[in-house]
Amino acid sequence: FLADAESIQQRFHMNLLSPVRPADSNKGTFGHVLVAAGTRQMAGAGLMSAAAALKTGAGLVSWAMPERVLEAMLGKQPEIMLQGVADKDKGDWSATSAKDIAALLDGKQAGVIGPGMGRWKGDTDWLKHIWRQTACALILDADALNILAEAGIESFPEREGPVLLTPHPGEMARLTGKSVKEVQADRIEIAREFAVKHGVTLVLKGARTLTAAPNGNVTINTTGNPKMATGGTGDVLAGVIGSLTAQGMHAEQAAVCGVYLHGRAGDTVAGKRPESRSLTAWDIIETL
Ligand code: NPW
Ligand code: AMP
Ligand code: MG
Repeated sequence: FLADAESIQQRFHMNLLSPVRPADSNKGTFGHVLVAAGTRQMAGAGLMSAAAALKTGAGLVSWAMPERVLEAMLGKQPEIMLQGVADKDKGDWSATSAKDIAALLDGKQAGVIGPGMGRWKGDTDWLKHIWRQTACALILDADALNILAEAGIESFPEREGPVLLTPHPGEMARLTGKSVKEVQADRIEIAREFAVKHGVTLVLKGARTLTAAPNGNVTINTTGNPKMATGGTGDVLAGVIGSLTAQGMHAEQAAVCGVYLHGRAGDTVAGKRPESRSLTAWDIIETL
């Protein structure tokens, strides 16, 4: 069905879709997101995912990164808790232990894994360990999707907690073994088939982003604009969806609402600056 802006907006205002904030609530009421993302060269991807999760209302946000990266990130967004993961001073994930991330995910409601993470030898076993040993919702984006694609999602066992995947058409092509052109020519059916077959919630990004649920529902988003086609906007979306999931929303609703909010923020920025040719990922974070 078409998630038209007006009906979603009404439902937001009626508090039917957005997580309610009761008067006697505290930060513990709104969940704790762990973002595992970023390397020395792509630290910004992790920072943007974590900052977006914070601005979307999660009670607490922690960001796990290779230890070597941490010093440079101090004070960038002080509300985010920083977790350095032992990395043998490499500044990437190649010497990190999946056990450390699984331990950090214990007690969290959602984990966002992959933005700006890069690839390394042994990354498949690393991701499989986290997949198997954690129960929280996992939002897999960017390089986590590339790991999944290379290993084949069939080789990952059924998981207790929900799995949300947020590919752009290039990543979806890798996940399905099709070309980008083939994916774009049949977006709805390809997204639906993948979500049903693998029991995941799948967000296929791009103009008119789709959310496909494991039961075969497909929702077409109507917000967003091409000024958002700049580096980092996808990293922001992963943080937004992780945040809504941690606040207790069902995977499909978190994805539909997250995509809507992210596009709506992009439309708000574009509306305020009609003369600008583009907008930045950080503009979206500030506007969420
Ligand atoms: P093309 O070029 O149009 O033919 P990759 P990435 C295709 C991190 N980042 N419609 C595209 O096709 C990310 O988190 C870090 C059609 C091309 O083939 C990742 O970890 C930043 N095609 C890493 O960088 C800011 C589309 O996909 C391929 C499409 C690499 O991620 C930037 C490119 O995808 C970035 O977010 C569309 N709408 N969208 C930071 N500041 O730290 C994409 N494609 O090779 O997966 O590279 O998405 O840049
Ligand atoms: P990524 O490629 O992972 O950085 O994600 C890009 C983000 O920008 C996704 O949320 C896309 O849906 C959004 N985006 C990119 N191009 C467009 C477009 N032409 N219209 C609307 N949204 C777009
Ligand atoms: Mg991306």
